[in-house]
Order: sequence, then structure tokens, then C-alpha cells
Amino acid sequence: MIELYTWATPNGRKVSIALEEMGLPYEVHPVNITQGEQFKPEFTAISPNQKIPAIVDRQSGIQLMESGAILLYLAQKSGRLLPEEPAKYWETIQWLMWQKGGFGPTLGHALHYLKFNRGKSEYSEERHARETYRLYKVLDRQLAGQRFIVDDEYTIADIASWPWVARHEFQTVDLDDYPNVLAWYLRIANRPAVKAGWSVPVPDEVPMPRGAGG
Ligand SMILES: N[C@@H](CCC(=O)N[C@@H](CS)C(=O)NCC(=O)O)C(=O)O
Repeated sequence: MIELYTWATPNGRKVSIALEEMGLPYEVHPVNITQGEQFKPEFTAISPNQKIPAIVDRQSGIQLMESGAILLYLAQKSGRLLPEEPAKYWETIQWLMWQKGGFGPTLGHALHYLKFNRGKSEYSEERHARETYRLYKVLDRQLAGQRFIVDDEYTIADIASWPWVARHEFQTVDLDDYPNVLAWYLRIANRPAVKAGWSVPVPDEVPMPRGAGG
């Protein structure tokens, strides 16, 4: 049994979606980050950086913070969503790192400046919008002519990026400008495990892009 410490955010939902896809049993412990619960000593003991998500695997005794490390751990444990063939394995790691080091943080900043704190810093709005649109173009190019980020194989690289793209409207992104991303987004949005994982820790509808029947 995996204990999952999470909240209704893109980083948290990466892990619940992965657990659903992999069919691993888990128990949810909501950590309300809007109420400061991430700073409680008992959570800090599990997640030294005081951020969700974090897991404790009761079977192995391993506890982890950082969504990328957690996705890799779960893929190894389940034998799913991380290709074994070396070229595809490393391509998956590459795009996972791209998400963790660039796409995720930039989109997170875009949410803060373009959605929640409009008008506070013109410089930050302009900088993060520009980099956000550039990164969506990178993803759009990668997805040209293939179903998923690593060829036609659904991997943890897709699961890492998808919940951030789900917040495209908050990032002032119109998915019609990125047709390959839009097709990929919808392909994944319709998976039952994704719908279930998105509803952790609270029931929620997967966002549908404008004009996509949502
Ligand atoms: N690099 C971390 C980022 C985790 C993160 O930023 N979590 C946010 C929610 S998405 C959080 O816990 N925020 C609470 C806070 O900043 O105090 C990961 O990928 O797991």
C-alpha cells in the first residue's frame, strides 16, 4: 500500500494519475497547502522540502518527495510507463527532466503572474508568458506525427506534463495555437485512469479546452 500525501494541484495529480494508471493500491492523505499543513512537523518528516506530493510505500519502507522521483519509483515498482529499450528509456527521462526543470516551473510562475497576480509586475508577466508560449511550441514540435511524447508510447513523461497543460487557460494559452498538444491533451484526458487521478484528493472534472466539447 502506498500512502499518498497530496493536494489538488498539477504536481499532486501527476502522482495520483500515475497510481491509477499503474493499478497500484494507495491511500490518500490530503495536505491542505492553502492552510499551511505542508509545514507541520509530521509532514516535514516525510517531505523535507515541505511541498506536496510525497509518498510512503508501506511495503518497501521507502518514502519520497519530488514528483519526478516518485514517478520513477512507481514506474520501476509497477514495471509500467517507463520503456526498457535504452533509447526510449532515456528519451522518457529526458522529457521528464524537461518537465521538471522547465515546463513545470515556468507554467507555475505563469499561473502566479498571469492568473493570480495580474498587474503586479509587467516584467514578470511578459517574461513568463513568452517562455510559456515557447515551451508549448517545443512540446508541439515534439508531438508532431506521434501520439505521445516518446513516439507512440504512453509514459511517465506524458503524465508529468499533462496536468500542467490542463491549466492552459490560467496560463493564457490557447491550445488551438498548438494543434499537436491539443490532440495529445484530449487523447489523455479521455483515459479513465486520468479522470480518476484528477479527482484526487477531491472530486473534480478534467478541464476541457474551449470548443472541444467540454
Ligand atoms: N519540485 C516539486 C514541486 C512541488 C510543489 O511545488 N508543490 C506545491 C504544490 S504544486 C506545493 O506543495 N506548494 C506549497 C508551498 O509552496 O508552500 C515536485 O515536482 O514535486
